[in-house]
Amino acid sequence: MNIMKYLAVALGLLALGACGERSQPRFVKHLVFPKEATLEQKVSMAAHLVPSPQQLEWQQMELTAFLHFGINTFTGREWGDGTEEPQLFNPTELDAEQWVRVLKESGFKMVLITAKHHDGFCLWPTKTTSHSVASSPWKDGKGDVVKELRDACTKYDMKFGVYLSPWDRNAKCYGNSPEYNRFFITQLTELLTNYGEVHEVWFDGANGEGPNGKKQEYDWDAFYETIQRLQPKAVMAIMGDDVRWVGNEKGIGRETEWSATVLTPGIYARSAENNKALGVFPKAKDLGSREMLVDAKELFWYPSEVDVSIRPGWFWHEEENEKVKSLKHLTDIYFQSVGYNSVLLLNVPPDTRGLIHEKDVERLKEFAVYRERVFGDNKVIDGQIMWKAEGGNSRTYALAAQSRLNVVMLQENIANGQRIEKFKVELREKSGWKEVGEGTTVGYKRMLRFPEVIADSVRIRLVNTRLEAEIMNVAAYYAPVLEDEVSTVSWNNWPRTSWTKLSDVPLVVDLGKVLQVCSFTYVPKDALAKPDMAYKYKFFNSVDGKNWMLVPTNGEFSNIMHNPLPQTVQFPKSVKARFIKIDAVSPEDKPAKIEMEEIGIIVK
Ligand code: FUL
Repeated sequence: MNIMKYLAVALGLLALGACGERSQPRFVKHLVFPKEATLEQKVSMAAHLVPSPQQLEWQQMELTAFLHFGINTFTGREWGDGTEEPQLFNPTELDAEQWVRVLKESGFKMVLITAKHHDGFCLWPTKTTSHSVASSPWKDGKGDVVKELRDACTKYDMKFGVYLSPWDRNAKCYGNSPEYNRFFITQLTELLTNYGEVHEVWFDGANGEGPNGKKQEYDWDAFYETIQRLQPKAVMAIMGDDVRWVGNEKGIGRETEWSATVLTPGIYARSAENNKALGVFPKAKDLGSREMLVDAKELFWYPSEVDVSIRPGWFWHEEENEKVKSLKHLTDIYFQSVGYNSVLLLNVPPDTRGLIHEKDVERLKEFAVYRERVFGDNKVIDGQIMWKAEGGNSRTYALAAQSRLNVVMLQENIANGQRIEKFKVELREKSGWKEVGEGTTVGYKRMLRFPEVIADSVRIRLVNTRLEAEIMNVAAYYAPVLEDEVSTVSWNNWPRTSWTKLSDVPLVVDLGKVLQVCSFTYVPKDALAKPDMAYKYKFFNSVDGKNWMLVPTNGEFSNIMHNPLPQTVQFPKSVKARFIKIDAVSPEDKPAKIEMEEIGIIVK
C-alpha cells in the first residue's frame, strides 16, 4: 500500500471513532486493512468499499450472453485438440445480426464471443497464426466473425465482449512462456484495437493439460496492462480482477453473495497464499461474511458472474437440439443468479449454419415473455424511495389492494457499498402479519421466493447491517409456478438389469448378449465432479470378452470437470459388442473410477 493510501485509511479509522461514518473514506474496488484494525473497524471499512464505475455498469446489466462458436461447432466436440483443419469451418448462412437481434429482443445487454477457444482457432483474421477464419472456405477466407458481430452490436446498440482462451492447444509456442505471452498479447492487442469499444474481456482459467502436459506461466500483469491501456472501460473477467466466476457452470449462485469479498483474484501473485491462509477458494460458500473479515488482510469488490449454457454443452451439437433447457429451468437459473446478486451470462451457441437455432430462439422468447409478465407488474407502491436504515429498523410498504404475490425483491445502492447482512420479509394478510422469508446479503439485487400470499402490505426488517444500508428499491411480484416438461430424452436403451459388471477399474461390462452399439454416454453421478472421475478414456468392444477392439473416438470428456453433465460419444459406425470396456484416467492422470450406472449405451 502506498503511504498516501495508508494515511487515508488510518485517518479514516481515527475519524470513525470521533464522529461516525461520514468522515470515512471510500475505497474503490480494493482495500487493505491496517494490521491493528479491530473487527468493528474492518466491518466499517468493508461498508465503504465500492465498485469501479465499469463494475457498477456491468452489475446493472443483469443479463449478458455468451456465443460459443468456432471449430467445435463443426466437429461436435466441446474442447478441440488444436489439430482440426481450418477447412472444417464453413457456416452456410452466418448472420451475426440474427444473433444480436434475438438476444436484444430477449432482454440481453451484452454479447461475448469466443474469439478463440482452447483449440486455438481464431474467428478473426489474426496475423499471429494461420489457424483462423482466413484459412477457411467461409467467405473464401476473407471473413471476420468478430467484425460481423461488432457491427451487429453497433447497429442494435448492444454491448460487446470477447473471450480469448489463454490455454491454446494449437499454438506451437504454448508452454514456451515468454514466446506464448508475446503471441497472446498480440492477439489481445488485435482484438482490443480493431473492433471499437470492448466492454468485457473474458479469460478462461480452464486447462486440461494434466500433470504431464505443457506448462505455461501466463504474464497476467502484462495482459492486464494491455487491457487497461487499450480498453480502460472494459471489465476483466474470471482470470481478471473485475468479475468473479461464481464457481460452477450450472447456473447456480449463492444465497449469501458478497460483492465485497476476501477472495484474492487468481491473477495476483499473492492470491494462492492469501486464499490458503483464509481457507477460501472460488467455489467456497462464504466469501465475505464478518467471520471471513476477522483474518482477512484485504478486501476486493469482485462481483459474481453466473455462466451457464442454454444447452448441456457450450458448443452447438445437433443431438442437443431437444435438450435446450426448459422455461422452468431457465427461470430457476434467473432467480438463482440475477436474484442472488450476480450477473447471468447465458450461453446461446450458434449452429453450423451460423444461426441461433430455432429451438433456442423459441425458448429465449418464452423466457423474455415470462419475465415481462412477472416483472412488468410490480405490486409495491412507492418502493423506489431511498430508505437509509440500520439493523433493527423496519419499513412498511403499501401494496396494490389484495395483491397476490410470491416474490419480493430488494436492491441496495451498491454505488455506496454493500451493507445488508441479514433481513426478514413479512406480509400483511387478512389474518395479520406473516413472516414469509429471510435472507442474508442483498447487494445489487436479491429476490426471495415463497409460497403465494394475498396481502396488502410488505414489511422489510433489517436484522444486521454494516453501518447504514441504502435500500433503493423494494418490489413484489407474482411469478406463475412452472412445471418441468417430462423429459423424453434417454441416455440408455439397453436395460441395465441385463448388464453384469466384470471389473471395476477399468470398467468392464457384460451386456448379456451381442448387440449393435451406436454410441455411449458418460454421466458423472449426481452431476458432481469428483477427483477420480474420468477425463481421458479408451472405449473397447468385444464379442467374446477376450479379443478387444478399440473404438475410434476423440478419447476425451472435455470440460467434464467444470460441467459434469452427460457427454454422448457417437461412434463413426456402430460396433458389435457383448462386452464393453472403458479404460479411463482422471484429470490428474490417475486411473479413473467409473460406475456402471454412469454409463449408458444406445443400441440399434
Ligand atoms: C470453461 C471452458 O473449458 C468451456 O469450454 C467453456 O468455454 C466455459 C465457459 O468455460 O472453462
